[in-house]
Amino acid sequence: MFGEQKVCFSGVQPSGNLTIGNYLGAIKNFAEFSQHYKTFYCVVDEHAITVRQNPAELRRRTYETLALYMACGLDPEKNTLYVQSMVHEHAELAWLLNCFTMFGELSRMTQFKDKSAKHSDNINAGLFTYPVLMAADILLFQTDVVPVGIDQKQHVELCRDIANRLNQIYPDLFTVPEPIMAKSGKKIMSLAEPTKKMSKSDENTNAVVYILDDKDTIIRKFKRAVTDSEAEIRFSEDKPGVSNLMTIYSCFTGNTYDEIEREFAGKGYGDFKLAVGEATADALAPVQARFAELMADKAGLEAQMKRGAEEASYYARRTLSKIQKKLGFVQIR
Ligand code: ATP
Ligand code: LTN
Repeated sequence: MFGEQKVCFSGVQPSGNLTIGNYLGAIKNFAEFSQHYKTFYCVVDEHAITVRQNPAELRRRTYETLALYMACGLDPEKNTLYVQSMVHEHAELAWLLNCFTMFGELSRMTQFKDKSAKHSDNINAGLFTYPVLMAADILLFQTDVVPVGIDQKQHVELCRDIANRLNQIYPDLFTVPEPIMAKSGKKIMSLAEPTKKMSKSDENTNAVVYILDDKDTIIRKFKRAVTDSEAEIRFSEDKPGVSNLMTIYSCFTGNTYDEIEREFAGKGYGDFKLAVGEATADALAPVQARFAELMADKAGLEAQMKRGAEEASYYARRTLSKIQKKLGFVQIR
């Protein structure tokens, strides 16, 4: 809470091309919060460098991620859209929170275990303390709600534990945030291995549908999606491939699973996959068109970055100064 207003915060890393998992699990749901909350949506470039990045690509993707926020319907007049590294309070608060976060807690984070297995040549301290920086992002704005995909739920829960711990020592320091997950898009699975999350850093690009893929590519990828040996379109735990396609179709068309089962009763996987591909491509077409316009105006994006960082800094400074005072740092006005 900031004054009377409830706060919503979320972030996306500019660490790759964004997928329909990022879209359905996170970004698509961001816009609705601006009606009732003060909303902050951040491009978290400082998180991205926990994995080695090519500087030119990181820079380009930072512009792209901001443009995608806007192309997906986030109006900069109604939402604070900005880049993490332009607001230095994120990193400063992360240090303070590091001193209230336990080694054991961080060791239990599944994302750390997965990423350190995947990047065994670069298990750096930043990868380990990644959730502390994420907690700093959230707590810096006295956030009430954090819309995320299910893979980030554990990190938001750790953030709650950190906030509660500090609140016990320094009463009323932080608002304790809640993770909010989309009902059906919270975990979109890989098209090649439907028991694994669709991830922007997957090496198999056929397993992943990117927000910016063209229609032919989208249709081709869905055509190759792994299903099963039956020929029945039914939502079921033992049919992860078909169920994932049904979830995607449902998210893009608004149809329920029952309606989808009825629509495709007696039809084969070929027809169904084509329909999923077409629905996805049709839903993404306006996002792609708007994205192209925004990317053509680099100065406009930079002006937005500047304005967003100024807005965010105003709130960030207030919280950080409150915390520094409570912790016992000398403050000279
Ligand atoms: P990486 O593959 O580099 O770990 P990522 O694809 O998980 O990245 P993030 O930037 O870490 O992307 O995530 C941005 C948001 O998208 C988060 O809220 C995350 O929970 C959500 N998200 C990511 N993948 C999926 C998915 N497959 N289904 C639903 N939500 C997802
Ligand atoms: N860790 C998140 C990205 C992220 C985030 C945040 C999400 C960084 N800071 C704060 C919500 C709130 C991820 O998606 N991997």
